[in-house]
Amino acid sequence: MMNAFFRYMLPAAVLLSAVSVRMQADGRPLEIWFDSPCSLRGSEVWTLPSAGTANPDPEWESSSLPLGNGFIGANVMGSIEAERITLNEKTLWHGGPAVSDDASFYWDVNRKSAGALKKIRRAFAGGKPEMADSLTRLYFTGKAPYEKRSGAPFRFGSFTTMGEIRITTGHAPERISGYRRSLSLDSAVASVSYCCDSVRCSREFFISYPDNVMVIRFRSGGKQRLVLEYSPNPELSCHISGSEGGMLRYSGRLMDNGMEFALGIMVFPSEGTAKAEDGKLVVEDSDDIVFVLAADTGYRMNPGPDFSDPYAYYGEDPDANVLGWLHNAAAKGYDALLSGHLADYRNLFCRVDMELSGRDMDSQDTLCRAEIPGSQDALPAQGLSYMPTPDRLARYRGGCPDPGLEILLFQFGRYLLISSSRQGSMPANLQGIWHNGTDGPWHVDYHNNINLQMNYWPALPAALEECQTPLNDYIRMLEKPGSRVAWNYFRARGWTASISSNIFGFASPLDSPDMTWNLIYAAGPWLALHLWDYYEYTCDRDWLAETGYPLIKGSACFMADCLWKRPGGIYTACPSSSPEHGPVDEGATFVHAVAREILSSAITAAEILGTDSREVRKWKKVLAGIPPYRTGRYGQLMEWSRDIDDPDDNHRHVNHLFGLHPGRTVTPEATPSLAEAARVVLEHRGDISTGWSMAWKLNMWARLHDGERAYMLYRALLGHGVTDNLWCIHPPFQIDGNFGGTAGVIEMLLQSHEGFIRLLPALPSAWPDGKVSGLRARGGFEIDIVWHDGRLSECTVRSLAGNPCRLSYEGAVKEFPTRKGQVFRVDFR
Ligand code: FUC
Repeated sequence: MMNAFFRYMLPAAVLLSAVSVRMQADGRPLEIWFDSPCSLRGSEVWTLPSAGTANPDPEWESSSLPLGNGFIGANVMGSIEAERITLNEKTLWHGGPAVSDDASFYWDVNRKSAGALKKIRRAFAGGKPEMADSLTRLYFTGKAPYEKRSGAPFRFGSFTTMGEIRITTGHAPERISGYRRSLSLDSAVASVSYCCDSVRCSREFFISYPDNVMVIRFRSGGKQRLVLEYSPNPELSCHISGSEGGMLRYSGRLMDNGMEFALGIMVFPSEGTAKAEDGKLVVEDSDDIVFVLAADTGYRMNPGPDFSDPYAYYGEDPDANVLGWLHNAAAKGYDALLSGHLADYRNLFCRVDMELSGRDMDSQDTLCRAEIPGSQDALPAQGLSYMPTPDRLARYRGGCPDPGLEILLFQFGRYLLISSSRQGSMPANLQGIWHNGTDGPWHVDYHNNINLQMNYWPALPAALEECQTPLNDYIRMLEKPGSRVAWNYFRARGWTASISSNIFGFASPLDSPDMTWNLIYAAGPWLALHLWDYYEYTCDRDWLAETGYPLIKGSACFMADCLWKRPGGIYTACPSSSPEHGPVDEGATFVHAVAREILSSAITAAEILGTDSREVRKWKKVLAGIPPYRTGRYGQLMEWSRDIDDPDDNHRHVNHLFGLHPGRTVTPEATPSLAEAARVVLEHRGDISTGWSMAWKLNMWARLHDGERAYMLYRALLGHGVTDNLWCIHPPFQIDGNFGGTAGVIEMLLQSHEGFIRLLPALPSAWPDGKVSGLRARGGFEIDIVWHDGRLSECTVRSLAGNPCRLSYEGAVKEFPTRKGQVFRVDFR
């Protein structure tokens, strides 16, 4: 008899096509796909051989297909003998206040450094920068080490994997033909299909946000026998907590901090038998089998931790949650789970569509075939989407145009954000939600000197504001611990953060005298600027009043208090540094740039809300006292207070250009000579670098309205900065570059940071024809743009907030009042 879970079951293809799927120019849906499986070689290699070495499972890094709902992350490997899936839950972290019985151990991270400020400043004033440098190195470290050291619990901790699932099929790789493994960006469903001895076999995978379960379906033209096993992270003490009928449940705790976790898997065969035995789920005699998986930890987000409570961040009952989600899924059945997932995902993903016709692809391809040895037969007659993504990438790396692949990378950034950052969970970390080991590069943490911020650059302009809410919550969580950092190090009000943070409110500097990376108190204000952006895009005044402004205010107070008031009403950042090189300075450009942005945003916010007029006066005074940007001896925008920039310096960080991007104090129109000085810096720094660095420079060139150079950077990112599955690599895999790349493409097509909307500010000649719809602009607008022969041909504006609209295209300006919901077609011809 048909299992109730399958009632009303439609073939997945019918369900998937029920909601219209957008196609690429060659008629294929948006997908990343492979024509070969991963091996099982990388199974359960949990640890890096040593710090800084490559991921021990290179196939995971280059060829896996990532799925996620912001809570659960999984990578589909598509191996034949067994499906292997790496699993994560975003809040499974080592470290935190529970690593010792006494929570004060965890929170004892700050030094009383504010007392040293006078000495440091006196040393600078007395012309003794070396002394100032040594004093800063001595006093401005924190107390918590970033590395595990023997003899003390590791407080900072790390993101850690939940483990792996293996579903054994019994198929031998040599009996397989017609293999295909794909990730559809239109549906967030991964699929594997092949024939085994001419019997068609397929697998489908998705992770539903509304139902918080992962669903895995195995179908075959014949009866299947599948065996599912779970291999936990070896740093979990884990036991089977339930094994009945078709359900297997695990419970456990991380050994260092006692963080509870639970995992449950249910199986629903359409016929045949299923039983849980010896830690395995064994299913027999069924041609259609669905596994449903739920996972949780005991983590509870807490913006107001009690610093004496080791369990301040614990509180969920993961076993109960997992059971609840499984029972809910079982009652719903497969069709309802899939259609709920599709409706939820597509509500976000389908908001933005892009088409690029590019240069005449056929003629270019002829050219390409002639130029690239061995490429003569490489192009499938049906179009480029019929090429597996790695082959398509290789062709692109060889110099061939492929606007479809460029769109794929753009939309993949949106896909990754939807999959790794959903309301109620933590923000996307250095690897989103997908790390495969017990610990990883930079502990897979939240890095605050570019990386976390870059993760959220696309959220608002790419119409995914819901995906920014985890960042907003996270910032709120840093406020209370961050106020201790502000006070201890600067005797400043408000709050700030430092280089690295975790899910347990860590906001302090780390224990290292290396001030190039450890002295970064501008991290907090930089994060707070995302809150201001959130308001500017959503125009949600209530949110600003209740949530955004108090945090922005705290950040502006911190900045205003921690700057050094010098004679003549000058305020400088002293001591300060520029990530991640150079000396300790008495006024690093980067910090001044962030200070300008946070103070002016706080002033505007307070004026909108009609509040804090005394504070506003102070902020205005400080703002006016920040020294202006300076141009140095070779025309560069100076990085430090002295003209010590090295024209041969090609360091990946370009934080001193913060005012150009993501800030807004340097623009080609309002400050042309500073924009030119920023351009000089970018020329000297060079293009090729780590993934995220190329992505940042792409955004900066777009802000300089140089479409050709911005495109060159996007090509470099796609050609040299991603692996075969389009994950951005530092190397190693680091997701920031994916997000920075998506944001950069938008900056090329639409900008709104100057107080008006600039259309096609950096359109490259490689994209002569195209259209994009659904982008968002500050002020609460949704914009569609169409262009032909490199010129704007149509622009549609939807007013989401009823604000006046000001559009600019190539010097022509259109200005008009709007009412919420109104749609305008604007003609610039
Ligand atoms: C910053 C960068 C590194 C790396 C790390 C996670 O410190 O300088 O390149 O991206 O973050």
